[in-house]
Amino acid sequence: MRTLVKNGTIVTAINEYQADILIEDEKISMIGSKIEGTFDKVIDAEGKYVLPGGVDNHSHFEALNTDGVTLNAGYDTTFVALLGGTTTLVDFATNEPGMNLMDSIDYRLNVRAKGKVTPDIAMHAVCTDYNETTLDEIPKLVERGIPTMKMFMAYKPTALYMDDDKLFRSMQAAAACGMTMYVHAENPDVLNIYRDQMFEKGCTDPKYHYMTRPPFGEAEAVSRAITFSKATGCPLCVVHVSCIEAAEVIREARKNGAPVVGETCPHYLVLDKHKMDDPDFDQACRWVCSPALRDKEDQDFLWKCLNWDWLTIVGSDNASIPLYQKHWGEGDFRAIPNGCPGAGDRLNILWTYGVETGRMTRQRLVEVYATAPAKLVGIYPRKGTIDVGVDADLVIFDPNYRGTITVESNPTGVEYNIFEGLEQKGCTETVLLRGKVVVDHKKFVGEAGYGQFIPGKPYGLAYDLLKR
Ligand code: DUC
Ligand code: ZN
Ligand code: ZN
Repeated sequence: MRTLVKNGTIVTAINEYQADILIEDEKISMIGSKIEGTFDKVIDAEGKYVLPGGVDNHSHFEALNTDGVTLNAGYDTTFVALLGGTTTLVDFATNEPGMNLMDSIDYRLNVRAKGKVTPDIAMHAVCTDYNETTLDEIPKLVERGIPTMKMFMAYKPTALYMDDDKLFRSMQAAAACGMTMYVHAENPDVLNIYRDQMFEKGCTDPKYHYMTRPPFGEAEAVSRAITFSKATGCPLCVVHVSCIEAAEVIREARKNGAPVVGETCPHYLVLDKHKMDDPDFDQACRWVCSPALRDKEDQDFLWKCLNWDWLTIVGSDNASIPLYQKHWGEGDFRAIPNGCPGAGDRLNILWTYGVETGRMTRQRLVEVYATAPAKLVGIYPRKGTIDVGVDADLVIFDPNYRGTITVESNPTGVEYNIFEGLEQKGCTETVLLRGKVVVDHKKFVGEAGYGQFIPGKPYGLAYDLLKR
């Protein structure tokens, strides 16, 4: 199968130029000016940008909550990522009840996601059952193509919570075999004290979620994780950085050469905590995520951090939690499941509120949404760039589109879109995944089960990101 994408403007993390792209089967075989020949399919990208397919370092489909109950929309809704230009999801495999880390990865790939996932998929391990086999499993995960693992420093005393002993030992084991540790960084004791004090005073509404998760609690845990990273030599990725205080800790650590990168998410870049002030629970509960949404000043600082490479990637942290599950916390904000949908809006938000406002170049957008995440999980250059020999994962992006985000225009797999009502400039028009058109003029035309597991290499080119 020979496909030609012609007349587009190719954007990579370091370049922008007009050229045609020849795809043979699943790979890019030639990039050049006015490529001629016979083709099975020709796509005219005149007036459009051609971007590498997005790599989302942070999605949760069919996640298990703190009690092992399945939360979130399932893998059959992963097409929403493709509609938004993401061709590779890096999902999280928490321990299945009674299963070790490796079996949980296999179960997720071979049972939960099998036949359903539409983009390609890589995996992070997530340790929620630390036991006598955990440390031995770490090098085996790396051999299996899982070079990253996440631990939660919050959610004490649930199964998700990992204390410092478990985190530090795991980071020692990870450093020895090339694994990068990911952390959800919030001080659990501080949160619990505030949350219980607030609830005991009769404060039960969603807004008390943000009032009881202070930025200093996030910054303290980030600082502790970085201290462990420096001591063990284990590269660290701090996910979902939400506030000035936490980002400043990462900035200082990077300036001093610590092996740490930070991720932020679209919702922390454009939404603020007052979304949760709505007196209607059914509305306010939608924005309950952790860390909590912050203030306008935090958004401004996070954009700046992205530009200066103090923060390195933008992941969606997609957690499409249906409203009936969010309602479990009616009358007690502590019981609202945490997380927001967003896998389909990462590129739109970065383009509209980054590129279109002059806060970010197109090159930097490509870097934070595709190239750097691919490097971090060791799947670059197969994923995350446009070059000869790599997977033909392409987004044909129309910069002239103008619209307003709704759940109908930008589906999430659940009943609502947290960016509802925001203006959108530019849109993902057509998407190719390994040479196959999976989104055609904004319509999903892919096939359930087409997504493949993409194994990662240890560290990948993570050092490129760490040592800037
Ligand atoms: N952390 C995540 O990374 N995602 C959803 C909920 C959470 O606490
Ligand atoms: Zn988290
Ligand atoms: Zn997450």
